[in-house]
Amino acid sequence: MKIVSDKKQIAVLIDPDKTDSNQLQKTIEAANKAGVDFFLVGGSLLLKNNLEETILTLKKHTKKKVYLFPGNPSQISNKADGILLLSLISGRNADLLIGNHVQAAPLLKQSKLHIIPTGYMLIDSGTPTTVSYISNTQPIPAHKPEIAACTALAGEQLGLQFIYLEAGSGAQNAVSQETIKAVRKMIKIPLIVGGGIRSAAQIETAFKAGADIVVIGTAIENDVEFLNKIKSMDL
Ligand code: 1GP
Repeated sequence: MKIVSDKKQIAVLIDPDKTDSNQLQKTIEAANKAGVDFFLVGGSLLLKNNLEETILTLKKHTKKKVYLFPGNPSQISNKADGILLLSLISGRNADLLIGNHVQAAPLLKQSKLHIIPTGYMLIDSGTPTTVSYISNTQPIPAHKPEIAACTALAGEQLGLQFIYLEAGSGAQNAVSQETIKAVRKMIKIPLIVGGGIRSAAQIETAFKAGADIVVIGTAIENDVEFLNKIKSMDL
């Protein structure tokens, strides 16, 4: 993942719990053909304990970069290329702002993973999401783009390199155009948007509003053919 890129990028999120080896291989093949830019791997829970196996399958079948998108500090593997080192800056849970990072720091140093400090922001998507429950934090209200914008700005001023606007996996409502625009206007660092995006039109809307990277998980888990729609998009 380049820190600065003129090109809009699409990332495929692989949740190791929600795929099997057969489905994963089909997804990787379709993602390669669709020209997606990179993969993220992670989830809120890992019931199947197959993070490493998932990364190894990805590395075997694609040349695209694989970044960890960890739901907790146990999801660190030096088999990946890098890690989104997430600080949950929309919340006020100290463990997710610094505590977990302290525990992970020596492991990360030894791993040689490419570390990408990322301000992770939950935006209310209409219903409670796994991530708000697990993180024990409240999302930023959907109709308060100015709070989202100031939060992202604070993240940038703290030196974070990316901002990730998250509606939550499988969210009812994706992050609104209004919120993306307000954040885009306030910050210079690259903006990632994900959660509840399930059509090519929604991807285009997010890009037009100012997203640099759009993350798709559930829509591809539900139907790998979704990647064909991405293939025919003019990015
Ligand atoms: C979740 O933003 C990602 O962390 C992707 O969300 O699964 O809804 O595409 P979806």
